[in-house]
Amino acid sequence: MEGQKPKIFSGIQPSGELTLGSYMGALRSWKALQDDYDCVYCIVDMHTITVRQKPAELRRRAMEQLAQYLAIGLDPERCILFIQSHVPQHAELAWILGCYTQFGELGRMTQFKQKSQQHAENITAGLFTYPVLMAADILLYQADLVPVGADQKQHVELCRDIAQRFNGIYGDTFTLPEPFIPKLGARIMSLSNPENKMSKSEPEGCVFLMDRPEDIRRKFKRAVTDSETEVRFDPAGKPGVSNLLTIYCSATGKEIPEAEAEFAGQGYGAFKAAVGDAVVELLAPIRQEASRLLGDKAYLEGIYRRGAEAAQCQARKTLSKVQRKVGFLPR
Ligand code: AQP
Repeated sequence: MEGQKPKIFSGIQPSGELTLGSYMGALRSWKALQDDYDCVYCIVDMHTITVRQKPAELRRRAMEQLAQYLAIGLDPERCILFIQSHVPQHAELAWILGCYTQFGELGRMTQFKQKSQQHAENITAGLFTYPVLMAADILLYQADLVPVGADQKQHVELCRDIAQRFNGIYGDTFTLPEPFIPKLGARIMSLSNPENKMSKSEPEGCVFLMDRPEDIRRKFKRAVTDSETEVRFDPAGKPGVSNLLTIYCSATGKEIPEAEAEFAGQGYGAFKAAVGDAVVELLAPIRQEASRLLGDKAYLEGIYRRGAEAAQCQARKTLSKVQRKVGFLPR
């Protein structure tokens, strides 16, 4: 509709502490986009139970994650912040969409293949149908853009395929979403194993938003590099150094060639210390503000309650349209 801002939806699982990877790959874009888009941001706790969780920890992490969303600058006056399990339409739409998704499509998802190896003793149906729930999350809000890291591109593409299939059968129902992937920081790698993505479920090599400055500096000091001494961007030949350059530029706003020139001839010691300092400078205010907000539980509860109401208003509209289209009798 004319005059209406385009829509954004994205979510992160409270399956662990938020990481520098999720900040650079997704959260930073969330913040940047909130002025120009109608943004709906979620704590996707229903996705989290696709692998076994401790209930008390899951509750604590969901609350901490909300405090961190606010601390990075998400503004509840400008965007909707809510918890997925508070809006039942996600599960209802996921059931319907599951009936328009092929078994083979889900079997091809890289994340399912990886996670079913990691959790071989507990490969649940929920883990398999995770992308269907993610499609429901996005399509409920008729999102135009989904800001995510590169690892989630495949899931957004599947969401598009499901939406297209549904629209093909029933006529225009869903907006077709596009992934929004940042140019720099789309895939931050582990500091201890730069061949792997930095991931909250692999804490070694991972920097968390709430890490203390001394821990951040220590992690960067120990970061894996290579046997040369040259600070040069070459992801295939020098994955560790290239990852550090990406983190440095993403934290400082500098360009890669500028950073290469800055550290020319200095060796890895000074370089790693500078990356650590840049990340400390980036994260320290977030950590401070999140800790302050966690002291006011009632304020946080108010935000997620209001967020759920606002989200539900939008979600209800899409769900009833879909229910009508597939042939359910109105209540
Ligand atoms: N290393 C990363 N680099 C860039 N972007 C990343 N994201 C995650 N890790 C990186 C992006 O941040 C969001 C996190 O969403 P999530 O926690 O729901 O999904 P995830 O990708 O499964 O995150 P993790 O840390 O890897 O969690 P576990 O270990 O539980 O699987 C997404 O937009 C993601 O692309």
